Amino acid sequence: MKMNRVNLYHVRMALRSPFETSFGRIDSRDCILLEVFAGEGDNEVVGYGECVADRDPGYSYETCGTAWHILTEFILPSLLGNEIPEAKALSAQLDFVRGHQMAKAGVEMALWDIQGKSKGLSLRDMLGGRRSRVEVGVSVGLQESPTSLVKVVERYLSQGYGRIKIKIKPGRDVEDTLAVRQAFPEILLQVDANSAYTLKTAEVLKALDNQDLLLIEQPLYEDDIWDHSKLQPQFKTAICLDESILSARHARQALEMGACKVINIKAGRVGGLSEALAIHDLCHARCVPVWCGGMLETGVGRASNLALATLNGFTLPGDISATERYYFEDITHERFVLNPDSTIDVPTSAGLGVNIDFAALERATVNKTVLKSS
Ligand code: OSB
Ligand code: MG
Repeated sequence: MKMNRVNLYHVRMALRSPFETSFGRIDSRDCILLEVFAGEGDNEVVGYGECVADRDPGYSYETCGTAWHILTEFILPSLLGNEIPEAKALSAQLDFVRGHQMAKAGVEMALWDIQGKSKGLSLRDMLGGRRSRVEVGVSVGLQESPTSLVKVVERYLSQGYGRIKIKIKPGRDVEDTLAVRQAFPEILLQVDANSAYTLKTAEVLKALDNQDLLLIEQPLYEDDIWDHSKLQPQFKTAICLDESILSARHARQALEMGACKVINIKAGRVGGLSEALAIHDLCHARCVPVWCGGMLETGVGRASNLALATLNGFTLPGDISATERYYFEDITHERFVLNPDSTIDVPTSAGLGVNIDFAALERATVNKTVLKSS
């Protein structure tokens, strides 16, 4: 099957409420949707992939702008007109591009979708997952005050979310977390600093070490695996790495150093689902719990996250919330809803198992380009 044509859509979707982290506040979410056409005549198959790079380089150096550049100038020209590789073989074939995991992962997702649609297999089945629904939680951004944070958390709990993650940053950490913990002594609670601390400033987080948190996510800078290995022994609470882990090698090195006890897996951050699988397998073999992180995905990326989180090693609830937690309107016809037991159903039809709402996609598109083989 040859890759005939790719449409790239730079998408911008209004969030229902602003999302604030230690690296900034957003009212809308940008990403790139890839629409990949492969195969001959009547047998042409269309696959979709979401590149989760955001508008700004706050979470990662990758942005929609860098991903657009890398996709249009390097990655897609190397694939267009050629036989499409198996999704699992893509990352080796893209080794000539250093870094840019999110750009690579967007293409890989579209290849998984095409492969699944051609073989009549769901992504879950291709990845080897067993569950038909996965346990989820909600990631709550920084709020005006500890009081308003407690109100927002209360609303999500009443909607049925069984695990809460709150964002923290220096000056907005201990007080916020204690307010939530005191209001809800029994809930599954974790915090995410998005790389806002240093070894020195992270001292204040010791006040949270007896609050029965599931984990403390990414306290230090993304390239500070070594410093995390000095921090983790100072805490009873598990440190979980997100930004620091860009590959299965990083995951192995972090575990060997004792830098963390849990890993947040995001396929986008690590270059795709194949690398995500490798990290899952490595952690599973060492009895290290993993969970599926989120990047405020559209229905396309959400379907991919749900399929990934069906694997046995995902023993902690994922940052995969219902569509209505994020958006008024999504670009898929499918809207994901929260079951009363804090789970979300995994799509079962072939490939990602979602269908694009083209009218909604058009409304959300701020830029589009068509790439063909030369
Ligand atoms: O650090 O996990 C993070 C969103 C964007 C970028 C980074 C992160 C997040 C979230 C939201 O925490 C997770 C989600 O609900 O998609
Ligand atoms: Mg995180």
